[in-house]
Amino acid sequence: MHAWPASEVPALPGKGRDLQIHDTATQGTITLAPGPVARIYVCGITPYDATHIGHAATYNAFDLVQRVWLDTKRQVLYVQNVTDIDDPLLERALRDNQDWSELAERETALFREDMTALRMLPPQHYVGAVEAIPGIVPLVERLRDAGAAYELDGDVYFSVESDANFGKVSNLDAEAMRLLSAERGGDPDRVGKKNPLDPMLWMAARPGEPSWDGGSLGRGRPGWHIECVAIALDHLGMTFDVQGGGSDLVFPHHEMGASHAQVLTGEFPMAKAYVHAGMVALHGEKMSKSKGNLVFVSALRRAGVDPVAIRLALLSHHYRENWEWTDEVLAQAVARLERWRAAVSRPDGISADALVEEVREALANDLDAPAALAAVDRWVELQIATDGDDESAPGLVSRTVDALLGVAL
Ligand code: 5CA
Ligand code: ZN
Repeated sequence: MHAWPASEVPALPGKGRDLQIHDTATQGTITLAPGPVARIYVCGITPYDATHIGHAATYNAFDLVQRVWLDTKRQVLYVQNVTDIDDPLLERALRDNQDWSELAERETALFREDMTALRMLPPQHYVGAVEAIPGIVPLVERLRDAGAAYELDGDVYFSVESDANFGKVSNLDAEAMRLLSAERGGDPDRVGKKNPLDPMLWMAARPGEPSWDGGSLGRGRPGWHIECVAIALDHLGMTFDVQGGGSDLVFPHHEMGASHAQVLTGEFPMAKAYVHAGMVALHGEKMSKSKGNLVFVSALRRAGVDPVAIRLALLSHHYRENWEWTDEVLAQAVARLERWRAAVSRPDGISADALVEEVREALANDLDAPAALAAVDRWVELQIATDGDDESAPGLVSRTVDALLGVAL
């Protein structure tokens, strides 16, 4: 699949800082020291509905990770998937009497437009589950041949007991895992499984549903976790720097992915850091396609909201926080954008050299975007109140917030 166009990232004077980030697996902060090419995998959308603010907040967090790396003069190799075949997509297509693949294509196209408008850096490899099937099948065959997978009425399941490290990404107890498995696409109550938590690797073709050639597995379609493992290993290899997603992916998705990869490669963990963004809520509940309590990025754009203000609204909350989207959050972002634009539209002003370092420091500290915004706010206030004569300052501030925060003034 093609991704979306990249906005340019200006180079800043001085030196970028290495990122310290909270890692879910070790439950602590680690300092990432990627090689000259930093590698990141971020779980992409299941395209049965438009991009909502929750999605955008999660992608904003991982966009910041990349901007910090780019500022250290590293290159970034970024991979994102599109779960363009899965139960929710088929259910929505059936409900609305439309073709599942057209639905997926339309929503993916809209996602690209939203990401472009929000100035999110595009992945170098944007890969759909369907196009990944030829790479998924041999992995499932290998897991089966290694005794880590078994068949149940034609479906193939992964055996969580085959991985001694199972549980080390999410650090949850058995009961919590069982509940989350039921809630998030698993089938713990299916009779005949070796362990209720075992996730499906390959689902045998069902009547009326799309299916693909699965070689020795027979016709069918891939499970969800193996999709991301196959795409990540294909384009990034093992032990890449960050696997990212919202906190609803900690279990089972990222736990199972690490497990599949561990059995396939003998290495653990698949990613050096497991990084998770908090959930955005609306009216007191997590924004989710299944609940329908959604604010769409595209709807805000159509209503004339400047996407830069949407981005500033996302940045006003720390990525690990669970927070609530309200009209007030957006109104504050709109007002902030106006102040910032007024401040940089002056021909000169007060020095911004210290500001560059403050924004760098805030982001390097577990992506503290609210602290970065506060630092810019302080410069803006001084700039408006004081008569400075530094002609390079307004341009430097524009380049700083553009490069590090994706905010175009
Ligand atoms: N296709 C899978 C990942 S492989 C999936 O979870 N798709 S999704 O469309 O449901 O979500 C896309 C991304 O947005 C995931 O990283 C998910 O964790 C995140 N996300 C979903 N809802 C929210 C929310 N309310 N707040 C923050 N992030 C969210
Ligand atoms: Zn994923």
